[in-house]
Amino acid sequence: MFSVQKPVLMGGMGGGMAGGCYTYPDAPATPGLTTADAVFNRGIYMNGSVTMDDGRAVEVWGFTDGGMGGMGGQFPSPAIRVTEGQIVHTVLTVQGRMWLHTIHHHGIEPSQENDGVGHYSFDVDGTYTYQWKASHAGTYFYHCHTNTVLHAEMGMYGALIIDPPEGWGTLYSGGPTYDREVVWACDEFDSSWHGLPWDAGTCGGDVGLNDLNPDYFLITGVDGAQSALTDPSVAVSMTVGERLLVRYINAGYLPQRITFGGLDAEVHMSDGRAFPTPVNTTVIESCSAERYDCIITPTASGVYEVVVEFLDWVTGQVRGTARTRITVA
Ligand SMILES: [Cu+2]
Repeated sequence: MFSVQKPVLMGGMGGGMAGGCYTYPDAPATPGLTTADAVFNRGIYMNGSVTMDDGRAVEVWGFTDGGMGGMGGQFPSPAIRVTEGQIVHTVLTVQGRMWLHTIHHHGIEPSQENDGVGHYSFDVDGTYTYQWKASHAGTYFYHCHTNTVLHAEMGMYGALIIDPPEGWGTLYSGGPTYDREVVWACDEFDSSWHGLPWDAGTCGGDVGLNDLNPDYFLITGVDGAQSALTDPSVAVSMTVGERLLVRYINAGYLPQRITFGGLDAEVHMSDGRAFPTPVNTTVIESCSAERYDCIITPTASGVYEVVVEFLDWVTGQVRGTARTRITVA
């Protein structure tokens, strides 16, 4: 179906690899394009950075809001939030022909043309409108699926939240309500990868993308060594009796184990589907790209330390830790 192959005109960001190896089919027109209930425009930035707690600035890439590229940008990328039942257009614009990207709405089940998996369909070097339906309320995420191992590692992802028709405050129709909400997208960085060109490894050479040695551990884009303990975009302040919804996303490659400082988590959903009955637990273990939605209802004031441990695939040993807090007044 997608048989037209053409070479990338210029490969290798920053004078890395001379291009030509990475071939890709042309992006077609979106089949069956119809009127959308919600439209999100996304551009690309490939010159962002996150300043870690040790003072080091680590390069990140991501999606911008509004469709234009930018000098730096938000990390993680701006959330896409829609209502169950909506037809959604995510319009990706990749400026110039310096590099390729896609958007994969992870956990959504669109047609192949709208799946955004570059390896199976096509990459975008101009503009493409991903058309998809928000079929099930829950927590998802979107990410680039071009040279995926590298581009996802570089930070090309953002939260994707589908609210039920009841709107904010209800997890899914007939499901639990909440008073506060936080997104914890937990990710590890191997900073030695964060300087590679966009097409690293696609010419057949071994650039080391099979060997992840993370040296930074983040919660929703904030260094989990220290900053995430107090950063208001990650740390939670609430009062006794309030119901906190944690939208937990394993945005890294390693398995993770998250605990909530001894607080009980009522786990209601995973990967956009509700459990028949909620599961009460103090610990959740997850694999790459898994999401869990849980409600935490503290019954006593205090400061509860949330700990995310990143586990070795083979040995299960802890490779690193990120921390944040729930402060209950
Ligand atoms: Cu990309």
